[in-house]
Amino acid sequence: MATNRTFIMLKPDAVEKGYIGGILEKITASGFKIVTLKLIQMTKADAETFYEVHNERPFYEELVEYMTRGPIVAAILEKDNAVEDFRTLIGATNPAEAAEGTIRKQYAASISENAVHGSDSDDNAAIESAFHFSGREQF
Ligand code: IDP
Ligand code: MG
Repeated sequence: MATNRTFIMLKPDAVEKGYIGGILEKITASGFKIVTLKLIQMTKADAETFYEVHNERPFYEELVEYMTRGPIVAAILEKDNAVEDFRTLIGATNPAEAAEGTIRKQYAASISENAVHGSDSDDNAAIESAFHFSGREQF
């Protein structure tokens, strides 16, 4: 069953460059409601677990290094069709291929440092939300 929530992160590059406000503005202007939100720095073990699905990929170590080098913004968003609509709003993984008007087109530096994460399925949205937020932090 489709749910109306997705899990997102503003990645360390976006936080370092001062893009938190600009990206959140774009998200809320696109009709997403912020259900919960926090800054947190992932440990190496956190990032390894979060991205476990990619552990055979050549970029895995680089990805873990990047995602742990500074704080991220973690959030849960609500909107009808949240998962798919947020993936559309962020654009392709590689900003060079991201559509005009997408967050990655505007804010991402490269395929590895691409500013933002969005869950790719309702199941993963639930898993990733529970990974980052306790029940008392979800509203
Ligand atoms: P997604 O974030 O668009 O869902 P995934 O394929 O799930 O993309 O990859 C997870 C993250 O791993 C990407 O957002 C990016 O930070 C990094 N990544 C993906 N592909 C590459 C690559 O080819 N080189 C370096 N980093 C990559
Ligand atoms: Mg993905």
